[in-house]
Amino acid sequence: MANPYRFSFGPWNIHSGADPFGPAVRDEFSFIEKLDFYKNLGFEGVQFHDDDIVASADDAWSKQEKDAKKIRQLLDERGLEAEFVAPRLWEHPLTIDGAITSNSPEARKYALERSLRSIDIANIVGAKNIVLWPAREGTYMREAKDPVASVGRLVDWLNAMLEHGKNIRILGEMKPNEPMDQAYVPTTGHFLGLAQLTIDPSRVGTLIESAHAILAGLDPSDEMAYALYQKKLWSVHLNDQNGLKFDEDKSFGVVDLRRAFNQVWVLERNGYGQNGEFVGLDVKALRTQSKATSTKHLRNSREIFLQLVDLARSLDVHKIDALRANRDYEELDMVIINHLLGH
Ligand code: 3MF
Ligand code: MG
Repeated sequence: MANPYRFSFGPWNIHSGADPFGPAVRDEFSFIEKLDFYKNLGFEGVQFHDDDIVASADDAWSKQEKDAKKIRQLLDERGLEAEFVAPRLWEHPLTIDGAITSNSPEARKYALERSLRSIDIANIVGAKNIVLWPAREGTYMREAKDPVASVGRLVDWLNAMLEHGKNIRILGEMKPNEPMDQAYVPTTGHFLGLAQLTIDPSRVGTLIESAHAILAGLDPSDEMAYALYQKKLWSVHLNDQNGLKFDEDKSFGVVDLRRAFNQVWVLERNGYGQNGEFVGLDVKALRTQSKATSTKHLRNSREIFLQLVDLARSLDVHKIDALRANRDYEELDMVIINHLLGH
């Protein structure tokens, strides 16, 4: 069977290694250098924040339009495709306590105008998808915001976006915490509930990140299955995570190979990618890598994904069906582990 998968990542996945506890440990590659890595590493989709495309989200539209056209040209010259644009609503001084759910009307207005603008930017670079990672749409302490009003504000934001961009789709990338203590819409299921309340549910779906599901105490492959059944899995951020700590963005499959296999298996079995969806990797290079070796996490994640595709395809499904029917799950354990170990 031909491999139908196309891969994507964002320019932030090649980085200088700074973390909350220490500065950069290697020089940044320039944006052009990053773009030039894509094809060589086997990727063709580019994921963007709005200000990865425009020099400043606060610039006048005439300047932003020029910036976006330039990026479109750089993509076209390299045969790359813009997969999505995500308004980066969590870094601005106005959005310290949230953007869409801020208590400040001025902050909410800023967030909406910036988000609508990200649709105009997406139209120029040719992206059909807008991703909402609601980073600060939650609280540091329960009493800080009105939780019911906050849910309504998220629905109002979705409606305004759907109204402004008649051809775009909105993908919620849900995460239960970090940077906030608690997010208002912590999981895929919460977001898909809200999708049904909007003026066009058919254009509201999800991007599921493995680590975010794990941080919510959920199995990423079951989260993906839930969205796949509803035909709402429009992108993924595959990566790995060692337990309930900060979002580690480790290479896909390096912590728990069986958990990674199950994600690949559910994607493969359910035709993920056959409607143009990308296999997105949201992975970070370890801080200990040198500049020259700081793209290996992308190579590794893609390679591990493809090896797991081979394993998903060569799994004896009749054997699995028989073991399920006989409820012999101890034997099933051994079959899966043997398969992963190459026996
Ligand atoms: C945060 C993330 C982000 C989002 C990105 C696009 C740095 O946990 O995963 O990646 O994926 O901002 O929405
Ligand atoms: Mg992500």
